[in-house]
Amino acid sequence: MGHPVERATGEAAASELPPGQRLQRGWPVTHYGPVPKFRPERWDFRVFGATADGEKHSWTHAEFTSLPHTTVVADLHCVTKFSMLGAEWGGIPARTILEIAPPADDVTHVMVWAEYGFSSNLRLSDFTSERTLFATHKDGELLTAEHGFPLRLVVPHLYAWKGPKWVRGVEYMTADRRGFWEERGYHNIGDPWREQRYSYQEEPGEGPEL
Ligand SMILES: Nc1nc2c(c(=O)[nH]1)N[C@H]1C(S)=C(S)[C@@H](COP(=O)(O)O)O[C@H]1N2
Ligand SMILES: [Mo]
Repeated sequence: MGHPVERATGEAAASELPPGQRLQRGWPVTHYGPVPKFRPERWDFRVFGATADGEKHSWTHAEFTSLPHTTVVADLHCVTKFSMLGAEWGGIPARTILEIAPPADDVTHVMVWAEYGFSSNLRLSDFTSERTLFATHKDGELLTAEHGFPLRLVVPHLYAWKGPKWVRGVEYMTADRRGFWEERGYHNIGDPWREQRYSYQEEPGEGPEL
């Protein structure tokens, strides 16, 4: 499994492995902590922080999942070095969130929040990538509980920890802040094609002070 020496954009076509990754058969389950139980009546999706109108926004499960769906074929690269190639994810484009709850002009980053306080920070440009998706389905089937049902974020061009399972909302931020794994030694950006695995690899400007 070779990989191209040079990449202009950091985005990859399916069926190529980033450096240091190996192919995984099947789909393992990887996360920290227990699998949350889905209670539809208590579930909401929230957008808060530096919104354009200064208000918090929230959607019920029925409202959120009736937003227009699309599919994205994308690979999953775990920083522990296994990759799964060519999954077809179905769900709501992250860009839709920017339309239905616009950020203030000075927003530069987002924190994506999940059950039990799990979080992951992204540059606004990672979030607005046209391939970034709040997934409800994989290969045409609803996500299973252990893989993030009812909703997980998929950021195809970054390591998989940047995509929380059991996601519940987005915080708009006017400065960068580290999420759960980014505070615990993982790279603030997490581009697998540049092998940005650990925070000690960060160049000046790639992340907030540790
Ligand atoms: N809420 C939550 N989401 C998470 C994680 C986690 O610990 N908690 N781990 C991430 C990591 S490190 C990986 S590799 C993928 C694994 O997704 P999978 O279990 O569906 O393969 O989920 C990501 N999303
Ligand atoms: Mo991972």
